[in-house]
Amino acid sequence: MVLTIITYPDKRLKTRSTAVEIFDHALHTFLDDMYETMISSNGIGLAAIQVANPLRVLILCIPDEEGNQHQNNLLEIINPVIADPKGTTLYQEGCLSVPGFYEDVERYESLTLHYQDRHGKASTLEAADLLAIAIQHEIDHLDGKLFIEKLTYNRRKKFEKEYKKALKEKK
Ligand code: Y12
Ligand code: CO
Repeated sequence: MVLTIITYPDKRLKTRSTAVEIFDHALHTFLDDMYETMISSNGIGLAAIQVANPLRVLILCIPDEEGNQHQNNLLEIINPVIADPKGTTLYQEGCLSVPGFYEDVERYESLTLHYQDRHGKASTLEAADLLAIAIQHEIDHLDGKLFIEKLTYNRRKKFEKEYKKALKEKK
């Protein structure tokens, strides 16, 4: 089932999500629905709060060199914790909850991630480049933060003006 993605300035996006404790069939159905929702919106990452569910759950499906997404590259990440972040990098980010807006954001270049899978099994992965950037973007969602909060004052002001205008034109 495709879920509704909530968009800025919906206040629910500011929620600090809570840890998953029960890894049951309902969680598995929810993860499947998140995947369907992300793919149907041309996303490469989605956090549970973006579909109004305040759980520490995120999914990522990084495209291959040809830009194609494969379900066997899907990462389901639950209760993530970043360790050993290294370096910094700039990347033009976008977010399904901030449609139509892309901006350069600074992130760690590489990191180690500790997390649980859909069965509650603990796992670790080493991430660099786009995967590391996407992980940080999605974990920010779990802490109620959006990438636009990382913009300079002037860029944020420009964003607010452009976004409000786009919202008015949509109506
Ligand atoms: C690098 C930076 C950010 C992330 C987080 C995941 N972000 C996305 O998946 C963004 C997807 C997105 C898709 C859009 O729709 C289309 O392209 C058709 C989009 O455009 C509009 O909404 C108009 C904006 C964002 C991962 C890695
Ligand atoms: Co996002």
